[in-house]
Amino acid sequence: MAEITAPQSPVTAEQFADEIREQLKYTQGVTVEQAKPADVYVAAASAVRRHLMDSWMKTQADMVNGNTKAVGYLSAEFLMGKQLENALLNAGLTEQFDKAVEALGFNAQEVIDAEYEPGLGNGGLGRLAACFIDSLASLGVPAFGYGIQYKYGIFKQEFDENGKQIETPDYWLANEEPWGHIDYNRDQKVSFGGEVVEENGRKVWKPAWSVRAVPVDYMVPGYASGRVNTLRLWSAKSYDEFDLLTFNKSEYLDAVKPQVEAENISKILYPEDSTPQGKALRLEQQYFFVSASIHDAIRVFYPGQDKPDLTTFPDKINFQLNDTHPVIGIPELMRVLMDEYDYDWDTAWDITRRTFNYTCHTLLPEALEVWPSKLIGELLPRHLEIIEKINDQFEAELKAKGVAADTIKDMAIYTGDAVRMAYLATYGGSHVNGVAELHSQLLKDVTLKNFSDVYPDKFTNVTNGVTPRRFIKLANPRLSDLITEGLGTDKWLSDLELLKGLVPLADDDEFVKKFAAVKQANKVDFSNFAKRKYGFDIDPNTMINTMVKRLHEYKRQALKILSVIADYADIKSGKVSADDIMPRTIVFGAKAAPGYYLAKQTIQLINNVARVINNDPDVKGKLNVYFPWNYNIELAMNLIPATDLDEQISQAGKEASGTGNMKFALNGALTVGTLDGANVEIRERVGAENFFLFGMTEPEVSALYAKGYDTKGLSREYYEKDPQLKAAIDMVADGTFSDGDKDTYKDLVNDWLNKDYFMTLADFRAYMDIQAQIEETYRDPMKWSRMAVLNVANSGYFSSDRSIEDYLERIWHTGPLK
Ligand code: 26Q
Repeated sequence: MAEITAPQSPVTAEQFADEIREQLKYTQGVTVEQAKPADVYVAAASAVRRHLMDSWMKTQADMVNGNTKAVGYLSAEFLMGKQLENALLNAGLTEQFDKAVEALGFNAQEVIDAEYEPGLGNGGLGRLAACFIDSLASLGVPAFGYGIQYKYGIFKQEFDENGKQIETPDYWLANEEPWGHIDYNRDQKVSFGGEVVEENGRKVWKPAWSVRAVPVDYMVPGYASGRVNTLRLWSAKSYDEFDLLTFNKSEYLDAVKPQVEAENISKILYPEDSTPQGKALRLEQQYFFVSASIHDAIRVFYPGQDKPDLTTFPDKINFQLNDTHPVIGIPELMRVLMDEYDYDWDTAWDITRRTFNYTCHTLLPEALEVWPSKLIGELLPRHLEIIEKINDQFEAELKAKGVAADTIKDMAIYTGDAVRMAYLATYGGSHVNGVAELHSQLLKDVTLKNFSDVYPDKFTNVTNGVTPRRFIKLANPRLSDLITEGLGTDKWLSDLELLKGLVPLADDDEFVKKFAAVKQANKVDFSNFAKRKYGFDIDPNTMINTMVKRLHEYKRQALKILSVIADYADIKSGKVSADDIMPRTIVFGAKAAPGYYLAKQTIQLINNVARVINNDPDVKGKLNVYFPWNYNIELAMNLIPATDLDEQISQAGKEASGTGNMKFALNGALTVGTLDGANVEIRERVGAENFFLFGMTEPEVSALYAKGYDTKGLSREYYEKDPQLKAAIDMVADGTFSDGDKDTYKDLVNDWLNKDYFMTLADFRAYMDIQAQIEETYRDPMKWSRMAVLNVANSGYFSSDRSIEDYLERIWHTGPLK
């Protein structure tokens, strides 16, 4: 029998059933007989919360009294996923819940499913923040996640009858939400606009308007740590509500307007995940949550003190800036220290610099936020002054270090017209990190090269990771049991490198067969899930080949769909017989930013390729394409464990890290991928022979740009020279996937033939070749499964626990509560 160390609550299933009954009756006012699964969900959630309460309070007390520095993870996004299952696991109540709910006459899965998934993030960056706060709590590190409780999360994606993406609002708070606790007594005032005046030789900011930031607290229970941290999401309320009470003007309806405007601040998550637009509301959101969080941290760590000694602030808490979105926190802390607590500039700067660190998540220059000075000046006039002064000091520092004048100009934080947030973050904090080794190297060599030359010690790498609790234990219980059986312990859940112990089992045919059976059972489950949720008929006896991630040109969904079209064209032309094709089901999941035209065209193309191919009898069901709409955490948790082959095919040098790639490898999918982001490290660890590598490397990409690939239209040569590629593109152009209309995809086709910035065409041949090799390998099931076992066994490094340990050691210099 395996050694089991998972947390166990002392409460019995009968007791837990009683607690649910109590909640139903005394809080919700429904009898068990009247209750629906959604009622039981709310009751169970409230009951679990109660079980976590003592640990939560103790963790907070220890954090304030303790001798361990805390972490404040400042992030505009937290993509948490459903909470109940995770909370049950970490509270040690999973079994009790299952039995209690059955005893009450309900189906456990139906109760779990009744929870509405909050979508308070776009993709990788938001999900990373969620994995990180899980790991911080599991490691017992005192931490706050600080963000925004958007009223509307990422849009719900639907497809219309033409296969086009339709966005509908995600009003996730339509039903009772039992997790967030609104704490009106711990609100903060956040002000905007107005002007800066001199009074008695001091700068005084006279803001024009203020909003009330109200914290909504979510428990973040650690796994097997006994610790429960806090995710504090700010919600904007109007102060005018108070004014309304005494309102006696004539225009009644107008009186409510300012209230509406204030509450707009936390109304909606911006659905763009790159190419940021300089929207005033976005800056208001950023300042809103960052200012509230900084004041909150001062209140938490110096309770009841009017004149706290804030020179110790960086010893109490370090703020991690999740990308540039919270970077306005740097001038804000300067302002708070100088204007609210009377510190001089140098002291304030020293404190600020020791408080912040910055994580960059991109390589695309257009994704680095730059705010117009005019906008900052209007919204935050005092901050603009401070930024200008930071820039003056920075330029003087560079000059003193002997940096050339034109380089100093290139490095300007404040250009006169604009403020470069990435530069402000790099200068204003202690450390800068990228999110995978290749990414961190490229930051030093390209994106932030000048900064790395002057401040080489600031730069470091922390490779991303994912939480094994959600993405193995909860998502893939069968594999979890097999791992525990194979290792003889379940300790791997808090020490994922233990998976290494599975390496010898890759040579054990019995184990490999069990592993293959787990994958097969997961595929059957997924097929049922897809039928229930989407009405799809997925054959679980085909290879499940998945590409899920935001839709972006650089991620190259176009390369995948062109390869599918090429295979289809081969069948249609008789070059290949459908009988010889290895049966494959290709599953896409992707949301496009609503204003991203080519991304939306790509979605339409994929949907129509699916429609045509899936219904063509010539294909004999050998090639199937499905595009479940509204990709989210729930779909990920169902699809990843069922996947045989995962696509990570971005153009080399563009994907900062990727984290889906890690989830797939840990769930025993093989990867077809480029040498990009964390793929590089995954391949190093699982072994080159267990990874399907193809395509140009980053230096090769750079060299091809230097030849003028995108500017001289070189992609057309690849089209002309490769008949299979030509056939595929021609098929898109000739209306095969648009009922004969030749215009539908003309912009996409035009881009491929004349620009193709992300070199889809240049990598096409290599991609087709590797797919042929993949088919050959898949035809040998034992070989494939052995490779998959080795992927699982060697991916323990990609636990977010390890990422957090790296942050602790390299950046935060702190550790668990004592
Ligand atoms: C900024 C300003 C205005 C509007 C939107 C934005 C914005 C929002 C979200 C910009 C970027 C994002 C999200 C970026 C993101 O998800 N990046 C991904 O981060 C992952 C975690 O590090 C990496 O694994 C991915 O490689 C990276 O693309």
